[in-house]
Amino acid sequence: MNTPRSTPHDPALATIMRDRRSEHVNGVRMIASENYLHPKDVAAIRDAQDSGFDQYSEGHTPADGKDLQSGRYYQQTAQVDLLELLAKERVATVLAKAAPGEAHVNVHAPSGAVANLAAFLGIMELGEKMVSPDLKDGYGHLSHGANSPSIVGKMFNVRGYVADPQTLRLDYDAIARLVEEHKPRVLLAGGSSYPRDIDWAKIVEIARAHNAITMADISHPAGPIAAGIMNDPYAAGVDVIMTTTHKTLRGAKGAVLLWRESLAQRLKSEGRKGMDFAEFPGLLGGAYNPAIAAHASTFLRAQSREFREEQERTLRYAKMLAAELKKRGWNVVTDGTDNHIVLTDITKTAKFGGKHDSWSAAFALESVGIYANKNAVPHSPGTAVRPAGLRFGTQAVSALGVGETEMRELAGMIDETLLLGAKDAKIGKIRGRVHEMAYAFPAPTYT
Ligand code: DSN
Repeated sequence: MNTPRSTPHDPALATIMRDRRSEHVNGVRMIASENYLHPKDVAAIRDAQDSGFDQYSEGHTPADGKDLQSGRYYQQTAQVDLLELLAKERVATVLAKAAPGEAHVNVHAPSGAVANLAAFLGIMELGEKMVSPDLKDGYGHLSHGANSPSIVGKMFNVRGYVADPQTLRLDYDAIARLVEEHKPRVLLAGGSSYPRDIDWAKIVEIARAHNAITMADISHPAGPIAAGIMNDPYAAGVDVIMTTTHKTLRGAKGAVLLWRESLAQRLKSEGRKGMDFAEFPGLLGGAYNPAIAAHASTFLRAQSREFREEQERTLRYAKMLAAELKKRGWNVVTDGTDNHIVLTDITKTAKFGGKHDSWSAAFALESVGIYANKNAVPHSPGTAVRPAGLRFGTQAVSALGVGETEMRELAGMIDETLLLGAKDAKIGKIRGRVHEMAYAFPAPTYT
């Protein structure tokens, strides 16, 4: 492995880069929140960096979209405005397809948790009520605040809903009952490991009965939603959409927020300052403009046929993986998947006979170069740090262009690895085959 070209002046850094690269190219990413950054988005980041966009530009794009720099505290920000306007327009085109002109967009947040917090602060006063997925299910996210150590649970009065104990799917009747009882200002759905599609129209209906504002965290299924192959929260009438940009979308790490004009009007009439103000000056200083350039690139790519095909492949592979694991006796949560996530319950997969928990399983897979992650499963034993489940995602293998045969082979190797002991000679063979596959479908190099 060569020393990466960018750090020969710093051997300590170069060594870490080299070893990481080797680990990266020898294995296969199957963590549902990871992907291989698209080369076009890397080019956008680099171009922005080389063009001097790594500067402060606190503030927002001009309210009229024209009077450049009028919303900024720094000079030399006219091009920043143009860059950000381009990114916002493309985000709106993708996430609010039918009526992009009616949507407001913020592209500043460095992560989903920060974007969620900006949205909550823009919509709610401290102490106001929200209903969101309970963290103990593992379906939602820390930043949704319900039963979570996140600051969000301390700032707002949050109640969490849990999945149906039999089907492990969202229980819309239970959500409706909780909304009826708690009377929240915000009803949030979406999150990190729910393997099924969400009935956004139902969420909107439940919220509207109590004049609550709806919010969709589509950080995981944003790619298939953008491609039009999963339920579309904007079309269903959801008020606020938040997505990270680096999971199924394959963009730079960050997050974007989109909300309807009708919500902007409502917040204004209630005397609230709204989400842009909550983000800056409320929460963040300078956004990282090269990431905004990448977002512009990501949301242009998201309009292409190639993007749609990649998302279709991702969903097809997730179904294949779920079916293959089920066939081999695995406990697949909700019995399948509608998106890129395959959530499995290791503690309820009898064939492992207590030999594995989620930790030992994740490490065993890492030893052969297959990366998955530990995850909570609703109504299953385990704690947040020692959960019952192992979560897989197929978006990264889809990005690599892995074929259907290899996808099935990967499922078989996942199963076999967990059945074999770490010292079994066959483990070396599996590791070799995973390396071979990784070389046949290489991770992008960006050079
Ligand atoms: N870690 C990300 C995920 O797994 O979805 C979000 O925080």
